[in-house]
Amino acid sequence: MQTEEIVKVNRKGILAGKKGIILGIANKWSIAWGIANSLHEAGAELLFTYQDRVKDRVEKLAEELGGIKTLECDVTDEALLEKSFKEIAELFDGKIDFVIHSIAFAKKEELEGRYIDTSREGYLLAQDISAFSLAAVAKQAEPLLKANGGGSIVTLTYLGGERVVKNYNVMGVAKAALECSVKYLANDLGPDKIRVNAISAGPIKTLASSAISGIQSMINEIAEISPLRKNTETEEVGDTALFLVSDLSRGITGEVIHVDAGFHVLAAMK
Ligand code: 0WE
Repeated sequence: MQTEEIVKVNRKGILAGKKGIILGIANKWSIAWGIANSLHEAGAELLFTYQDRVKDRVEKLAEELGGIKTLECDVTDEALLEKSFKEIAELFDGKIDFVIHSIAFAKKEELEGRYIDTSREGYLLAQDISAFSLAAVAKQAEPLLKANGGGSIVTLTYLGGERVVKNYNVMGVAKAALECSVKYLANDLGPDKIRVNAISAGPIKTLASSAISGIQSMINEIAEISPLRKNTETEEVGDTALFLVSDLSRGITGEVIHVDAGFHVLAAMK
């Protein structure tokens, strides 16, 4: 059997009876969509939240898999976030097993040039959407996860939050805050048996990232020099999310797992 078929067999039933929500699907290139496919194949019951501007596309993707609920959610508006979770509680009988947080944003003009030129407004926007939203979502999800006797929260991060990556700038600072939030949230929620972890994915060609200058040359370099000599695929991120949501990872919380073909172990060589 080919690796791909074996992986399909392996996923079957791992999340049977588990239900949860995925925030951050925008289109079929979204990392969150790769995660949705893995969790769906593992038998999970899913709900996708979407931003109003991508409603039609997300509803179409939900239909593609079948049996998936969708709901508008704006993580920057406390009242709307609360309203969304009230609806989620009703749709899922007050209980969920997991939350996938795959949301980030910075103004395009902040993702080039020098970090020193970041505006106060751009800094706060990146922090609000990309880092604080995890804590806000965790707070809303806590009672629903607790009602199930525990659960798992997974977020997405990037190497640029640990080290300087050209042009990543204000997003790097937001990812550093996000990764540190994972640790504090893991400590807050551990007594409720709620685990909080992050996946640090290698660069993937998404609709969001194609807007970034120089990303294609980064992707090409990683295929050449990463230990696995390849680029990260959304399916690989999806299967790691599956592990983190499943009971196979029951001893892991506050962790950042790199899914990047091993690129993070390298020192600069040029
Ligand atoms: O986290 C990211 C990017 C997330 C992102 C993308 C955009 C593009 C469109 C956040 N905000 C925006 N704002 C927009 O207007 N990545 C890990 C991908 C990424 O982005 C980079 C990278 C890599 C890798 C930016 C500069 C350098 C490298």
